[in-house]
Amino acid sequence: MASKNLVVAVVVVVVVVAVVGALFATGTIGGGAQPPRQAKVVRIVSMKDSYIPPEGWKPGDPPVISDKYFNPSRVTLNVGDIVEYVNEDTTPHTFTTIRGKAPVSFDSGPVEPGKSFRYTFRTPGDYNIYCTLHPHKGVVITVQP
Ligand SMILES: [Cu+2]
Repeated sequence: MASKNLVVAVVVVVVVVAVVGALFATGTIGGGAQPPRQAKVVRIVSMKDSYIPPEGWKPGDPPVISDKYFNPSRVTLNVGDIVEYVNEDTTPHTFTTIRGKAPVSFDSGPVEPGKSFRYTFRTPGDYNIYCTLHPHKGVVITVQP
């Protein structure tokens, strides 16, 4: 019967359209709305002997932004990216936001030699970070929206 074949054909078309539409909507095929961006993981290392302050630096002076201490000491990220802070020095260090100089505060606490600390940045802005135990060590992380 012709009408039964027509019903089957309509059902097949509807199912195909729904499946293809769903694949487009989820970005499985086609350009998609926005391919999901892979979060970047950036390593920042406390360098060996970075516990030694630079000559002439005294407590109360601002932290020094130099790859001799945190390496790299200037980093640009996007929201959702992760920093893996690694202590490659021979003494504990911290990875801590400076009060009033970061959009969100965090503090790794003491990270032992060979250990690491991870932080995911969810708020854009400039994060000024130092070591509470050796405040001559500074790093600036810029997080873009
Ligand atoms: Cu330190």
